[in-house]
Amino acid sequence: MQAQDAKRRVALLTGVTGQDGAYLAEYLLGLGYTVHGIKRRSSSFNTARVDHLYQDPHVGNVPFLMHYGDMTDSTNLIRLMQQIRPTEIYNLAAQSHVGVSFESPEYTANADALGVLRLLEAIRILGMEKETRFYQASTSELYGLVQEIPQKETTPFYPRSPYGVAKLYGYWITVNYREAYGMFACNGILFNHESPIRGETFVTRKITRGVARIEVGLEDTLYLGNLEAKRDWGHAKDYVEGMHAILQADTPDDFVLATGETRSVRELVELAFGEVGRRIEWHGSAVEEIGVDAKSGRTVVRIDPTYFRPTEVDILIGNASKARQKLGWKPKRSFSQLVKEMVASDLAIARREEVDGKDAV
Ligand code: NDP
Ligand code: GDR
Repeated sequence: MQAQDAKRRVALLTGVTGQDGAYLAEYLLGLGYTVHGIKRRSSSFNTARVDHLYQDPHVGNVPFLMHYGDMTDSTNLIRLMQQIRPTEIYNLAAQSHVGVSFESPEYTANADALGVLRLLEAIRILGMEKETRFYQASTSELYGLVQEIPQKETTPFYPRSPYGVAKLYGYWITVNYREAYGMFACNGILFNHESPIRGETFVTRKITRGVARIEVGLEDTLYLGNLEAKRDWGHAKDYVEGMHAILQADTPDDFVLATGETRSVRELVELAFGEVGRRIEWHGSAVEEIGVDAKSGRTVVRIDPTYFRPTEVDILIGNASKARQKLGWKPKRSFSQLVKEMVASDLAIARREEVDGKDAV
């Protein structure tokens, strides 16, 4: 085991304002860590997911602190690392939307590929190789075009998007710095994980939010792309515990975290509408296909071809037995629990919005 200062438990999280950053910060604070998060400067507030963790630093020592920064700014990352001297770094920051990566491929490469290098180099420049453990948020998107099912640590990579290709660099540079400089640097190859605080443009949240808004009467139709894509969807709260476990292992290594089950976008639509008592019947095919609410006869789902990707990942299903054996990690929450929780949360939000809308009239 590498030497780690037993008394100091200081984590630095990039991407703290995102879904995983928020849950991981909460989890680490619960374990007694001091947590530093990097947030981007934005013209509007972007800290909603972590506002409940904030305490005014003017009142004394607080365990959760945020700093401005960006994955594209080496000087900023080096300075923050020098000030904070974290014992663990979780690199969660990324342009994380696969579809958007086709629109902004160069920025995605800068933040998601070179950003990883910048952090690893910061560790090296500051001579922190032996005191800081490094977690890289790698992804099942590395597997891309099917080579083997289910996918595991030894499955060959074949990324299918600028995002996947950028993350491929992040994966290998993490492995390379581990081998070249003896760093405790690890990849978590995480399959899709979702929650009520998932970004609204990822398909799970888009669907649960759409279902809720249709149910409450704020919208009529949910527009989607490829209904046939299959994903291994888990709950983000389970996955952040796995990230932490990866950095507590005796030796640095790479791990798949997944549920081992896969479902299509179509099945997710049916399940989510089922949560509000609606049964969906499908009519037509391809881009003409529609989803009709069986009871009312209303069309509630339509296909919008702009959501199709130039190259798609058809099926992801992970084998997390290595994590189970070596880390004792396994997901605790089921897919149906996840969808139930997300629909319930989005219904509550939609109902508040509906009431606010009426108040405003
Ligand atoms: P989110 O999109 O919810 O969060 C991404 C975070 O990165 C946000 O805090 C965002 O800031 C920040 N960020 C984006 N660009 C930059 C930048 N240039 N500099 C600094 N910060 C930046 O993603 P998730 O929480 O879902 O995912 C976390 C990580 O895990 C990502 O790297 C993602 O690629 C990876 N991953 C996610 C999986 C999933 O299913 N959720 C599965 C496998 C991997 P802001 O809030 O200002 O936008
Ligand atoms: P993904 O997640 O690309 O797997 O990346 P996303 O939810 O965006 O797409 C999943 C699948 O659904 C299909 N799809 C749609 N997707 C979106 N976003 N919007 C739609 O309207 C829609 N209709 C169908 C997609 O084509 C795709 O097949 C997520 C991100 O969190 C990455 O950062 C992470 O690395 C991977 O999961 C693992």
